Amino acid sequence: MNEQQYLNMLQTVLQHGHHKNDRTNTGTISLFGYQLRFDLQDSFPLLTTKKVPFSLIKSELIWFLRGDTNIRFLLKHNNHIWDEWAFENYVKSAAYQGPDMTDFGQRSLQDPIFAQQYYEQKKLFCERILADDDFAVQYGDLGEVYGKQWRKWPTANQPIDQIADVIEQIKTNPNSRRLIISAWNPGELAQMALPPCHTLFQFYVNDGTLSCQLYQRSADMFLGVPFNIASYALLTQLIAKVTNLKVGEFIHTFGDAHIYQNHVEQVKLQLQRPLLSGPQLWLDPQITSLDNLQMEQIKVNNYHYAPAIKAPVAV
Ligand code: DHF
Ligand code: TMP
Repeated sequence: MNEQQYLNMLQTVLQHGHHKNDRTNTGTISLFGYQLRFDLQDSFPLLTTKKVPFSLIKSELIWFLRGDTNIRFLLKHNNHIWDEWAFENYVKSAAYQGPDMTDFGQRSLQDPIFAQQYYEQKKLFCERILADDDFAVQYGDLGEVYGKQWRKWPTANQPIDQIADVIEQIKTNPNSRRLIISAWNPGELAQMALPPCHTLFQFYVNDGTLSCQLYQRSADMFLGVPFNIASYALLTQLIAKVTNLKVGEFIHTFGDAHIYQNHVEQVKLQLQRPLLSGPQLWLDPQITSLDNLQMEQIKVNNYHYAPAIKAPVAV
């Protein structure tokens, strides 16, 4: 599956990256411009040198494909990877009455008493998103993020369903050089909890095989990227399935590829670990459309992995 390429990239960023401060004030080691290629005919690219929770990747991708932008769906699937960004909107609003949560990301790393308060408040927030419909509508939404742009890109007339349009084009005009989906909508960046990191992707059909290339403008090499690789590999497999094509390559092109300063020890640990054999993806043969996909229709088999490695996410 070529996990070694990913590990080599981590090593390259460590060795040749530049120290660079960033929006979250965590500090990074950063390199600009890099590319990985994964042959999808090979095993499925879910890393084996640490446990990567595939169920979270699945529910996030299904969430994007539903056109959903509200974390309530994720929480129902026990997926907490987007909590911080909804919570941030809530604690900045007048509705929030609890202890001061200013700069909760940094403060929770430095002050254990504050960290406890923060976890409690975030837990209450998630419980209320699940229990209270009006609250969920108001504070569970991340704004005009991926799901919205993929499936309902706004125009003066009808919104554009980029996923449906690209699938139709792959079926009817596979030689097209315009098989592009963009999440980067400059007119709506201000209404997004986080501007899209996986920004734009293009499909390519040759000889009955479907390849996909992603441009990722900003890449958290340790936490986000293992998810991004598996997510786009899965999306490519799904689109190949509904267009009756074989899968080719997933090509992952990076802008600012960075290792956060507080992930360096974790990265070094991961780099010492041996590769294991990669898993296989199973898709329900009944899948004929990307609408209404269910969790049970997607599985990985024979996933062998080293233990998870914990790291704080920079908010
Ligand atoms: N911000 C930053 N700074 N980095 C990110 O990777 C990132 N990713 C986002 C939103 N904002 C971000 C969405 N994707 C995790 C993985 C992906 C993700 C967000 C978070 C994460 O924390 N992964 C943990 C396990 C999480 C869990 O089990 O709940 C990991 O160890 O992989
Ligand atoms: P930025 O908007 O300042 O670039 O911060 C976004 C951070 O989130 C950055 O570290 C990249 C990371 N990220 C990923 O690596 N993959 C993802 O899928 C997402 C949503 C974010």
